[in-house]
Amino acid sequence: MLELYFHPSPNPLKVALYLEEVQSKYELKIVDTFRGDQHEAEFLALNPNAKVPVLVDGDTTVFDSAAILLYLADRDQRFIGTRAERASVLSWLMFISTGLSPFSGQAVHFLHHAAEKLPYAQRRYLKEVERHYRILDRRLASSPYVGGSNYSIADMAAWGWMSFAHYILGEAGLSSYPNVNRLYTEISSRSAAQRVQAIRQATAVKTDFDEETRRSLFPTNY
Ligand SMILES: N[C@@H](CCC(=O)N[C@@H](CS)C(=O)NCC(=O)O)C(=O)O
Repeated sequence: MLELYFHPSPNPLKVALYLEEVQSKYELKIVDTFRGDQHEAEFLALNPNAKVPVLVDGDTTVFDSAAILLYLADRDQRFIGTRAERASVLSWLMFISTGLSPFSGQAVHFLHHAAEKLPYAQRRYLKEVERHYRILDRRLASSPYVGGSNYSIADMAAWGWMSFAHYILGEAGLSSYPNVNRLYTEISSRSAAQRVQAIRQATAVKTDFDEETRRSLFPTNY
């Protein structure tokens, strides 16, 4: 059976959504990153980068959410778009994976967790997140889905971070991006996404952001 190394945070949610969409059987392996599980030798053997998600499929191990989504979509020939849409799905998947996702991660870091309050860094990453959502919003004004006319792994990748948008953008959340919000609402109403949200709520992990957590998540600061 597939094993998904998981924490209820944005990047693992993308893969959980795919697996729920295809109604795959999989075992959730909880990695409590706030306690430092990602630095255990057993986990590092799966992902030397010490981050979730990781997928183990028999004797195949894949790490990084975009790699896992591509691996699964290629394996199943699902959610990768039509042949004509393939280039567009790949382009937008990379836009999410190398743009929206890491900028969102850094925005969370500087807005909520940095030991020093650094207005320049806060503004830089927040503005980059907003810029990515503006680009996505323009795309979605003329396209039903991120990659084109079909729901694809590019939408699933976007949904992972959209689910945490309020944590970066504040109470307004995605409301300034009506087309992004439309897609977020549509995906969230799918039964697969609802099952993922239920898993997210039910996963018992550490939430205190104390010294142990700072050392686990930001080890290079020490
Ligand atoms: N590029 C990676 C990033 C993975 C990532 O940053 N995962 C976070 C959870 S969303 C994590 O494992 N954080 C724990 C840590 O950085 O120690 C991906 O898309 O999978």
